[in-house]
Amino acid sequence: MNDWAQQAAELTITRLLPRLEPLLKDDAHREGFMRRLHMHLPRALWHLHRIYGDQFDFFYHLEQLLHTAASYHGERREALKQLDAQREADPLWFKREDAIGAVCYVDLFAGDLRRLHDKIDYFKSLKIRYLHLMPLFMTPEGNSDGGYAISDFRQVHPDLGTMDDLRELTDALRAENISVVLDFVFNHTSDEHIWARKALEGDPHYKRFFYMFPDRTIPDQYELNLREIFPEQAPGCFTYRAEVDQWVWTTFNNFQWDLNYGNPDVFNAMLGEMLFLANQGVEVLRLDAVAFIWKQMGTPCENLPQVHDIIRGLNAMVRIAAPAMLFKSEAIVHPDDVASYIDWDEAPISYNPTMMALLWEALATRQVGLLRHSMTKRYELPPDSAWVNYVRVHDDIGWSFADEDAAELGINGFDHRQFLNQFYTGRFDGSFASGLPFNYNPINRDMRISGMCASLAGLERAEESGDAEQIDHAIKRVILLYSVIIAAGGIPLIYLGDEIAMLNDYSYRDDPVKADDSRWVHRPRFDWERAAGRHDTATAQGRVFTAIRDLIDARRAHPAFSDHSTLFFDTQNESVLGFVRNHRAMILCNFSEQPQKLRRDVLAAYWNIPTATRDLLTGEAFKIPNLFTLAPYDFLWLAD
Ligand code: OTU
Repeated sequence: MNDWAQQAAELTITRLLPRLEPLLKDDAHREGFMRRLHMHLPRALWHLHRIYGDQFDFFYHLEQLLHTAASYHGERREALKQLDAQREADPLWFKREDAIGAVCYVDLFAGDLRRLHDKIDYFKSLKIRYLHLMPLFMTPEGNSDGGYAISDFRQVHPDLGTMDDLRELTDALRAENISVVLDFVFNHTSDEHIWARKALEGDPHYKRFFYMFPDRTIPDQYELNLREIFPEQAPGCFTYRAEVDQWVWTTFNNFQWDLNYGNPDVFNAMLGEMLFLANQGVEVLRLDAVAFIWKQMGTPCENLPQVHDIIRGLNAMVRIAAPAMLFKSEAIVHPDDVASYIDWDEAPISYNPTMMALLWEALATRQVGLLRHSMTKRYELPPDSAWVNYVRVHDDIGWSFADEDAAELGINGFDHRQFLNQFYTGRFDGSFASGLPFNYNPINRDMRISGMCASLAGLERAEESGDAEQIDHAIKRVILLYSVIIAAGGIPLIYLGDEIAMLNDYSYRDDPVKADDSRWVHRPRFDWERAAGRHDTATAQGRVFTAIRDLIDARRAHPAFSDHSTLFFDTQNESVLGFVRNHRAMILCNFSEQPQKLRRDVLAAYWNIPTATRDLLTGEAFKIPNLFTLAPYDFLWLAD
C-alpha cells in the first residue's frame, strides 16, 4: 500500500459519499462506518486495483462495493453492531486460553437447527467458545459433497430449518459466549445456483460468473498443470454441459462450478453473500478451498498471488461493514502456502493441517522427529493470528508435510507417504489403524485417509480382538493427540464424536449417493446413547470424554495457555514430544507404547524450571527428578 491508494481512497469517498448518504442517513452507527471506511478503504482499493485495475469501469465497481458495504451495514442489527464494538475493542479473543472450538453437522448432531438449542448444555459442558456448523444451506438433491455444493447462500436447507432458525440459534449461542462459524464455500456454487441456471440458459452476464469454454482446447491446456482433487469420483477439472454446449470449470465434483473472480461482479456478489451471513450473526467464515479461487494458464491454479489480493480485498470490506467477523483459511496445501494466508489483514486464523498430519505420522512411527522439526520451523505466526489445531475433521487426512522438512531428517517424503497410507489403511504389518483409502491416484500414487479418530488410533481393531491392553493403548492415543492440540497455542478444535470415541460408520456404503466417497465413514450420526456413558470411566467414551474435559479445564485455568508462544524442543528422546508454552509450562508427550526416559537437565535447557512445579492435570506438586519415566502414551503438563 502507498500514498496513491490513500489519496485515491479519499477521493473515492468524497466522490461517492453523496450516493452513499441515503443508505447511511438513518444508520445510528454511521460514524463508526465512516471511520472504518477511511481506515480500510485504501487497503481494499490497493488490492482491488491490482486485480481489477485494468477494467475500464474500475471506479464503477468500487462504487458498487461501497454500496454493498453501506447497505449491509445499514441492515445490521443493533446487537451485532454492539458486537462489532466489542470485537474492535478486544480483537484477539480467539487467542485466549478459553478459546475452545468444536465442529459438527447440524443434522447428524441434533437433527435440525431448532433442536440444536437443546444441545447447548453439551457445548457448555466442554466449555466450547467457537462452534463450526458444517454447511447448512440449500443444495441439490442427492450428492451435494456433504453440503459443499451450495445452491443458495441465503436459504437454509429445508431439512435443517430456516434462516430465522439460524438467526435465533446464533443469538442463543452468542448469549452463551459461543461464536458461530460457518463455511463460506466461495470457490464454487452448485450447478443449481440461480447464477449457474442463468448461465445454462445462455445469459451472458451469468456465463461470465463461471469459466465456460466452447471446446476442449483451452481446458486441455490448463489441465497440463492442474491437480485432480477427486480423481476417483470426479476425474478431470472440466465438465461438459450439453445445454449450452460448453465446458465448465469444475475443480471438485462435476456439479460444483468454479466461480470466476476475474469478473469484479463475482467479487461484489460474493461480498454481498458474505455480509448477509455476517448479518445472520455468523462470526467466523471458514474460507473453503481458498487456494483455488484464481486461475492462470501455465500454473497449477493454486495459491496464486491474486488469491491473496482477493481475500485481502474482502477482508478490508468486511472490516468496514461487519468488523466482528473473522476469516479462517482452509488451505490444505504445502505448509509454506498454508502460512501465506495467515495475517490479520487476510485470514487471522487457519487450520493447521501440517500439525494434524504429523501427529498421526508420529503415532505411526513412534517417533516425533518430523513433527518436532516441522513445528519448530513453522509454528510461529504473526502475533495477531492463530492456528486452529485439530486431530480430525470431516475431510480426509492428506500427508501435506513439506518434503524438504522430511529430507532434512533423511526421510524421503514420497516413500514416507506410501508407508503412512499403508499404515492407516491397516495394510502395514502391526498397524493398529482402521482407516480407508480416499481418492487413490494411480498416476502419482497419491492417496489420502478417511476414518474416525478412535478407529485410526486403534480402538476399532482392539475392541474386535478384545485385547484389554490394545484397548487401553488406543484410548490413550486418542487422549494423547487431544492433549497436544489442547495444550498448543491457538484454538483446539474438537470434531464432535471424537470426545466419546466414536468409531467408523460403514453404513455409507449402502447409500448410493455416498458409497463412492469414503469420507462418510467418519461422518456418523452422533451417538447420544454412547454419549450417555460419557461420565463412566469404565467405558472408552467415559475415559476419553473426562480426559478431554479435564484437559480443557486445565488449559482454561492457567495463563500459560493463551496463544503467545509455543516452542518445540528436542527432549533427547525420539518418542517424546516436548514444547514450552509462554515460558511458563512444559508439555511432554510420549508417542510410544514403551515407557520413555527423560532427563531433567535436558528439559532445564529449554525451560527455566520454577522452584515449585505442579502437574496441571492432577493439580499436585511435581518435583522433576534428574531422571524420570513417562509411561506408555502418557503426557505431562508442568507449570509453576
Ligand atoms: C474442502 O476441502 C472441503 O473441506 C471439502 O469437504 C469439500 O469437498 C471441498 O473443499 C470442496 O468444497 O479437497 O478433500 O487442497 O483439499 O480445500 C478436501 C485443499 C478438499 C482441498 C480442500 C478440500
